[in-house]
Amino acid sequence: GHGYQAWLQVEGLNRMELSTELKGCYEKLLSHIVITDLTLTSHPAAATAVDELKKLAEARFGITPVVASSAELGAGIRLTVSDTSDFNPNEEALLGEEGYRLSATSIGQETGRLTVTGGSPAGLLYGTFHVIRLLLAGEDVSMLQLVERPANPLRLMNQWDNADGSIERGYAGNSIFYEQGRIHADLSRVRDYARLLASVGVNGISINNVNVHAVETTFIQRHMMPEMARIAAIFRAYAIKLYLSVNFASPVELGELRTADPLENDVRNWWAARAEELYAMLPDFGGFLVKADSEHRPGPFTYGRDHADGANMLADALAPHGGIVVWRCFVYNCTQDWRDRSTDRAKAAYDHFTPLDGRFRDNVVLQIKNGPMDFQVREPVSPLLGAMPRTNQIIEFQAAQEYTGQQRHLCYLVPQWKEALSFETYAQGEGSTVSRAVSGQLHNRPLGGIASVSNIGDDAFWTGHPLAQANLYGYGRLAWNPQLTSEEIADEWTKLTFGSSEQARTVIHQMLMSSWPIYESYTAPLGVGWMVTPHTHYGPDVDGYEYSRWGTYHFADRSGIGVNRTTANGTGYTAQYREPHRSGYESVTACPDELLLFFHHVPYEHRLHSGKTIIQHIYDTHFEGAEAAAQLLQAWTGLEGFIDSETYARVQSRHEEQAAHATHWRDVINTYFYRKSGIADERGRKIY
Ligand code: BDP
Repeated sequence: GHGYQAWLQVEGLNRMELSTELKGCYEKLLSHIVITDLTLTSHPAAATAVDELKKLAEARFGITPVVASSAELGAGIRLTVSDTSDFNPNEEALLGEEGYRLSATSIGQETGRLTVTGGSPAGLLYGTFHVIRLLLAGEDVSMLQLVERPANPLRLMNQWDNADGSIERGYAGNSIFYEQGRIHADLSRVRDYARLLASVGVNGISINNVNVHAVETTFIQRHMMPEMARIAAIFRAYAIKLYLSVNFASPVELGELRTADPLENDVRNWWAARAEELYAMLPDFGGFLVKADSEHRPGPFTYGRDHADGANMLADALAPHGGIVVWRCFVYNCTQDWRDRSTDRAKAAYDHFTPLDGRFRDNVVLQIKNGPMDFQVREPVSPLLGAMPRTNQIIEFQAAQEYTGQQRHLCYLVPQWKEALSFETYAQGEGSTVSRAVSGQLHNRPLGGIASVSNIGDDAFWTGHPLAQANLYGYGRLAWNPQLTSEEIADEWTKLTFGSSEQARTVIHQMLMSSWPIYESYTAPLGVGWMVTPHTHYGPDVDGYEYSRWGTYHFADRSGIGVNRTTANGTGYTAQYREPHRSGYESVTACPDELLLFFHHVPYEHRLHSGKTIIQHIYDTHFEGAEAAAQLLQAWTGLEGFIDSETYARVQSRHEEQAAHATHWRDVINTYFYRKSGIADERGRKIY
């Protein structure tokens, strides 16, 4: 169906209309696929490149290209890899492993050609998908001359899929990988997912939840290797490496050792043996993803060891085979005493990890959530990013929208991710953005990049809300090139997904761009976060987590609201930032409005830079937000007939839910704060 094709719409109503001229030009190009060196196709990613072009030609244009090896002049698409043909050391250096060059000559004429030169077969595949995206979007390729290479070496997708087929924080159906404790017999859907991921440059995937339960703990055992090899082969064809989340206490939980102490020789040997077995079957296995000492998961703390000891032990096991350890920094006390105001969850990751700078192996990379708390609609950027010059880091995003509407509400997250990536850490003075810190550029690190928690399941539209596909697309594009703007990405995606109707494109583009601010406006105000239903995290419950042990509080009382994180008389979290952020956040007058309640506890009558009081801001944004959510629905309703009916209906029902749910949010929040503060709405609107 339409939704299943996602942004590679080759058939049906939504695909981009092409002018006769453009169509003729594309058809000429696709008539011949010339591979300069046929031995190239023994490499799976290069074979896929040829295959994808053939599929495009057949499905979109109804033609069967001639695939040839000769380099004779003539129209067509020419595929080559820089070190197998016209060897040129400069070109190789320029393209790197994953880069590519696209170069057009005399397009439109009999001899018109488009040459894709990859730095490797993987680069060739990325270049080919670039061409495919251009042709599907109806772009003019006649003057094409460009070189692309990814900014980030690691561009990872994290599945939070469980072997029983459920997905932790999954809002798009069940797992496409597992069912009832087993790996699916039919993995064709996994192949289609791999294709979508590769088409936007993702190069690694961990296929099981970071919370590793009993069944998934066995995934690294010998008997599972053939199953893992089956999955790895699918991803290999799309230049994507397979990773597994592992349980730190595996040797104990599998009943093989009495300890998982990372400094014990038996333990070290045990992991080394597992790595041997893995690599015997999976020579290009990526490595392990680890959630340790976090939310009841086992870790090195059990044995009085620190996280460098734990990560390095696994890193040493993987190093001889070229594997890496992705070690998560989501480490905090989830059973804190809410009566004790001196602990601040926001401080935990920085406090745990910065003292370990310089101690991690070169094949360890720390994975750090974008904010210090947990994927809220608004958080400051984690001060840990860029703060460990001698350690590899990657930033973690959550496409899944756990706290941003769960793919029932529209929330295009690319603008939020862009803010995090362009944040100045000042680690090396100006220009020390998070983007440069995680790419490895800033501190000259051998590894770095971006990871995202996936947002797909076995849903017909992949992502529940069809427009949430923009987050998956946008994640990949941004991980490849963080310089792209949110608008550019939205533009590319809408063209590819809803190309046929200009009307649909314009409206959907606007819907995407306005969606994050809208969601923010009717949910938790001014950076304070949470206020959600415990466990499900969907829908409002202002005090749901206020007296619990998770460390997520708003401290609203009759006179004010917010968390005092200053060094003056608060938790001291602001000290984790470099200047000028430190003083900026510390000062109640300098602090940006949108983060005020993350950093300060202020009276309801406190005036924001906007000129409004806190309480009036809460009322106004919640009325406006619910109104804007209703307008999203209206805007969508106007598109009936412009796009296919299944997509139309699914989006329509999501927006009906969002509009109704936004008024619920509005009324719960406004009423709560009216009753707490006793201050009436200046504009006299109805508050319950
Ligand atoms: C939180 C989720 C929880 C995850 C955890 C994590 O609520 O389900 O296990 O993050 O990132 O957002 O480990």
